[in-house]
Amino acid sequence: MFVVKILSWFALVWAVQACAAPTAADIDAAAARVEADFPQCIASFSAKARSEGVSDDTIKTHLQNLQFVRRVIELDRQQPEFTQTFAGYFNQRVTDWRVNKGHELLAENRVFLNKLMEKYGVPPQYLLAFWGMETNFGGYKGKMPVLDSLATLACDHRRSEFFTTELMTAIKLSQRYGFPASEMQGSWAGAMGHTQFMPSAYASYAVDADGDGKADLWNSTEDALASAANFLQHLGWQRNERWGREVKLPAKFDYSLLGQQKSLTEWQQSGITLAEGGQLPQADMQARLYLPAGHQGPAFLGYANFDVIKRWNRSDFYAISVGHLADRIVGAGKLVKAPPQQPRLSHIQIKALQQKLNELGFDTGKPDGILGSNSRSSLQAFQKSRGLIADGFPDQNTFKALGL
Ligand SMILES: [Ca+2]
Repeated sequence: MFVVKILSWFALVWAVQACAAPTAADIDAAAARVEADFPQCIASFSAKARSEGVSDDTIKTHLQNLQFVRRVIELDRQQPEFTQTFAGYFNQRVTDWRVNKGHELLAENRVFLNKLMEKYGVPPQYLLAFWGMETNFGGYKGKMPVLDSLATLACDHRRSEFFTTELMTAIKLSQRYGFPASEMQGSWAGAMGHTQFMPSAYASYAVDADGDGKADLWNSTEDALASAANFLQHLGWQRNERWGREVKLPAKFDYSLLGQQKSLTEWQQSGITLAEGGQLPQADMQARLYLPAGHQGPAFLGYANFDVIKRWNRSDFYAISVGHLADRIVGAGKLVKAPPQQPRLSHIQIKALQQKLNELGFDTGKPDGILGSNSRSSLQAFQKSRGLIADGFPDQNTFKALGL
């Protein structure tokens, strides 16, 4: 069940990055292939929809008018050359504008948001933070035709099965709620409305909160906020718990604890304090330590709700940004330690780093240009062996020590 929104566009981009970079000719060839297959795909989608109980009327109005969208194939194959730094990601998303707008929307919708908290357990500031992160509070919900985009991806062999299911679900949604195809707009990968739900999440978790008889995530902010709360509750949101917090590491810290789950009491014993100083709350809550920019950047403890945010979008950067934006919306200050400006690494540089680590006997698996958990722990082992700070982060000293 948790896979629904995890397969949102972040995961898709991630999957794309893992492959070799396609050339313009590769993209042309892929687009030509999908376009040539498209009429046949429509016929098979129609047959499938009919067998799953979709009415002839819906098939005629929605399925038989589907269009191939070349841009979707281009975006699907597009790969960023560089990885994103934490500062670049965070500063772009947790902005003063979003904090102020979130604060304003909190005041405007307080009664309704408090009702949602009572029912689903998710405090208002988190719902606003997700809304702000996903679409700038509804300012940009995406303008791609969702059914055409999904059909194009379903007709492409890369992830045909996943997108065929999403397409079928989207068609059934249009039938259930009477959405015209032209109103079903969203991201190129099919995420829709104020909170960018994929069709499967929409079908399972969308709620009609304003009582007009349909769950409308495009036009009803009440429906969208309630749906986000309902989704988060199903993803395991812990009532009365925070997402995590910024913390401060002691001058001498055992970095081998990174990635381990420990109680707050144990973290306190390892010398970690609140970011402003002062003791961590006394609790046996479990937490994990995150250093998104390495030891020179801010440090965070992520609690159970941090993992819940990552079931919505599996990026640590995303989870930290949602959590911190939520805190700011209810009056918290900026991070005590600002994200440091760091050079952006290209995927080619990371691949070289992986190859070098492999040669030196610190196995990272097949070099793919992505710094995953395998690569990070190998990097940590290498750093430790050279007396460097073993934070698993590829800083300049580490590159130098590797001879890169
Ligand atoms: Ca409604």
